[in-house]
Amino acid sequence: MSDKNPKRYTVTAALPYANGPLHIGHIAGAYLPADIYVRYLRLTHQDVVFIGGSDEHGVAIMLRAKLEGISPQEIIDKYHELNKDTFERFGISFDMYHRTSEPIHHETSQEFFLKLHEQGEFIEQESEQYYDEEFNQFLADRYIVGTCPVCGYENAYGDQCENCGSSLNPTDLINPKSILSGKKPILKTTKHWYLPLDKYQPWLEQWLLEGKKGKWKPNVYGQCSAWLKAGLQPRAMTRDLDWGVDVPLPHTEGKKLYVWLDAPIGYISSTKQWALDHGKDWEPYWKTQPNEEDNTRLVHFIGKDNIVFHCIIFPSILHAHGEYVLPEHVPANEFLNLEGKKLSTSRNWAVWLHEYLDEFKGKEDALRYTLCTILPETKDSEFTWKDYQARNNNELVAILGNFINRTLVLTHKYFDGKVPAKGTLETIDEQVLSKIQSWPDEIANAIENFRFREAVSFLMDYARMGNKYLADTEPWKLIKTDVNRVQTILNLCLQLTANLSVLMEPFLPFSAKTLKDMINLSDPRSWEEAKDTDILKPGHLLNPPVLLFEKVEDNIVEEQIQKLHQVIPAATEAQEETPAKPDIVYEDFSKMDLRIATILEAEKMEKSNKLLKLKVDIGLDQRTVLSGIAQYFKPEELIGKQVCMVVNLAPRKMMGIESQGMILMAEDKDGSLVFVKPEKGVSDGSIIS
Ligand code: B3M
Ligand code: ZN
Repeated sequence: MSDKNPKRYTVTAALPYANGPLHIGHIAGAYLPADIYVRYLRLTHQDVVFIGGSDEHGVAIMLRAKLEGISPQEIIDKYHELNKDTFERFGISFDMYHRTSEPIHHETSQEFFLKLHEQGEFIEQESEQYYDEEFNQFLADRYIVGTCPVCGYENAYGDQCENCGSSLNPTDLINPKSILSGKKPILKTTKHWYLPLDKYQPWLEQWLLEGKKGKWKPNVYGQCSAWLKAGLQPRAMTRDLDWGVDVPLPHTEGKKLYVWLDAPIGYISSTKQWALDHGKDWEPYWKTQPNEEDNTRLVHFIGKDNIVFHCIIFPSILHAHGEYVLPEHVPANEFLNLEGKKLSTSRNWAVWLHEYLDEFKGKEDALRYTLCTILPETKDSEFTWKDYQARNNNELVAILGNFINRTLVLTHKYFDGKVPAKGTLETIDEQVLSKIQSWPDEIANAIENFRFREAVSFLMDYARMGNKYLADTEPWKLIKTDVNRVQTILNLCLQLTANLSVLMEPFLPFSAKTLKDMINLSDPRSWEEAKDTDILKPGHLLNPPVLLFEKVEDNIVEEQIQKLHQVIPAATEAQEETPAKPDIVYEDFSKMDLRIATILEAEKMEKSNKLLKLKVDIGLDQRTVLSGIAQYFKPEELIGKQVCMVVNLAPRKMMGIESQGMILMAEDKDGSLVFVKPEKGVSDGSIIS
């Protein structure tokens, strides 16, 4: 950092669209690193405000509303609440989680627009755009589909072909169709306000290419310089839409601010609301102050798809306005993949955070830890459930938890839970004490430079050192012969434990809190104390120990993997027809033993909210089948139903129970499930061919 001690920090994390739940990709992209950074800054007593909120405008919201058949307002209310709650439960410690639908935000972004308008920054320009005559509205890019001129794919969007990835303009599409009426749109003249990015290019080159060179992460800097090299074009800051912030000029009915103009201003309006709620002044957090040179550090945490907006467009807007500080850092992350594939909301290939929190109560930190070790800081990375299990069991439980637990249990056993005093120090003790004094700086340095993976690996190494010290000194052997020595050893281990309770906090806030309670330390602490070799005084009484981390068993991760593979694709805008599979010969088909069966019994599986355990009669025998339909059917409605079944599918064990076959279901476009049934009752075991 150019200045070790700025006056204050304004830290933002991308405002997620309130059009769907959060998944682990969002968390690894922006929110977890931002939270670690902010928690660390707070421990160092910096003046910091951590700003977030919902992005509630734009076509993304409107499309979702159309899909769910409810109003945009209902969509944003639903997902704003869900996401705000989910962040809180996961310990993402925003000071403010605001919404861009609030009046204070509409006013703030309109003021911004008007100021730029009055300064004459915008170019007003007419152009021809697609218009749906039946619905009497101009069509946003995503409201137009047609044939891709590049690859011939028939369902390409107005801005992009999802088949070949080409970036398109609506007028490039062959046979364009409105998704509202299904009809061919007409071209109609409309006026918009453009931000002359080309005019700011020389300034951007100086500020960004020269100023940020070597300071910004290579993935971020690289994208920016590619944009600048390609040459910037004016970009429209208004849209013809009926959802968003009104353009604050006369005769502009039906025109709204471009969502990427209003959304980043959302950081500012969110800060304003926070200041109002806490009797503070928002301006120093955003505006350059007289007599203070560049003294507010503005840091934007985002995912890589938002780089151009935060590094080029928003800074240009702030610069054009003239009174604002510019981002010091934009530590954007790359993408996280899941079990070998891209995360996908539309295909439901995701680990949804609110579901994880429901299913893994008390294991918030296990996910925070795993994600931190695999953050896509320099390139895309991958989450797998097996890795999650290994990180939890082999690192949190076996290293960190084990060190702390052994220390506390031994202290209770030998000294009734009272911190023993240390006596004469040996070389091995001196080594540990010197590590205590230097290690926190290493972690701090990694965090300050946005290398969170490195930081968390240092944290685990710290616990490893504790374990090694215990293994080398073996207090459990010495207790019979040399109590004084054991006092020294456990005193040191307890100091390490107390230091860990501070060092863990940014990464593992839930466990850090539990640990502080166990060792009877108040909260909050300060980062400096992590270097204190006498944080726990002799005679200090500890509380009874509890286990900080618990093992994740095989069946739990098995179930999650199963769930991923059998979840029902959510109905979404991008849901495409599943293409036909390649031909098979009759022999392939005849290998399958398909029969009619009757469901005799049905019950929920314990500890699973997906699986039902069914007993079925297949004519030949009665057997158990596990089916991932618990969210769609109540057990009692299934009893007596006749169904179609694959009876010779190799048995498979799930959660300790063997499933002997598979019941056939059909999935409707909206994601709902129905049974495939004989049209009238037939005997069980009837062969389907
Ligand atoms: N809502 C895009 C996204 O969720 C957008 C971010 C706004 S940050 C000001 O990725
Ligand atoms: Zn294409």
